[in-house]
Amino acid sequence: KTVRIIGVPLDYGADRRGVDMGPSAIRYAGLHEKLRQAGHQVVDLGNLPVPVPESREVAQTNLKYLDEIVKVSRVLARAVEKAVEEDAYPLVLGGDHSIAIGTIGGLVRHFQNLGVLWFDAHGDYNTDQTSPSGNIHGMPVATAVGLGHPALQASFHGRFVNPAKIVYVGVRTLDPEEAQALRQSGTTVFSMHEIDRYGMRDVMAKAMDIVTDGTDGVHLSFDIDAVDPLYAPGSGTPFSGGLTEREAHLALELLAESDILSSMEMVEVNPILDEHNRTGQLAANLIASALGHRII
Ligand code: DIR
Ligand code: MN
Ligand code: MN
Ligand code: MN
Repeated sequence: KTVRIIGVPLDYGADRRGVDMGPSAIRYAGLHEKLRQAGHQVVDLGNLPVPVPESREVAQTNLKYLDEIVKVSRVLARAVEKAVEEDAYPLVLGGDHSIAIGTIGGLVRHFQNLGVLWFDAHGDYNTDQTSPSGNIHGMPVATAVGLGHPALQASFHGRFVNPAKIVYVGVRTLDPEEAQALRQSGTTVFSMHEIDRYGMRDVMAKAMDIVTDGTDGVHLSFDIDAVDPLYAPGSGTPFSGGLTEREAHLALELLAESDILSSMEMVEVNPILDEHNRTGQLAANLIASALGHRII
């Protein structure tokens, strides 16, 4: 594959807590080399420009840094759309999870019926109506299915993801109203319970069935906090009881084997909270697994 790396050093969606340094941390961990070893051509577009907030004061709305996030989403959506049009494989490095609004916005302009695999401790299914934090990184999935504030949906050009083609893996914490909305969403949620109960192998088999049936592209959105803080201490919003390092690798190795992904993003790596870039290295290794890296 021709992997086209797009860095998005944005942490406004997480209320400015350090995940803007994620792209550097993941590159520093040797990402390019790992991907070349796996047999890919790698083109790195560098980082997208992220505007400085207009004022130091965050507006008193439930959509913190809305303007900045919308601006970045627009540019990212175009870059991702262009990549898939040119038959490249977009690999987006975050940044916080609000960047998925731009990534998926760009993808739905190219793919008629996109499947989405969402690895996360969280549901990211809040809207400005339900969010207790006002942080937009808690809203990208709701945005992708057409819910929430219209300003966030600009990149989608009116074409949203079918919730029946969205599958979560690793969820273990939801806000009360978010849980209620998610229950009625039509998405499939493989929470930690299902992973404990059926094992990652079976969960991934089911997940892959759903996202490939009737779709023409599959996007992987990987929030590093899906992995337990024991293995991924450098994440913006760590939550215990998560995937082991090996469960995460297995999931991505199975995806590589099936060769179903057309794009991927890795988000929420926070070098400020990390231990000697351990989480940056994990993120780079997981990306390599998803792109077919093998030991032998
Ligand atoms: C929480 C946290 N549900 C919110 N979300 C996070 O602010 O909406 N997503 N951390 O990754
Ligand atoms: Mn997330
Ligand atoms: Mn197009
Ligand atoms: Mn998360």
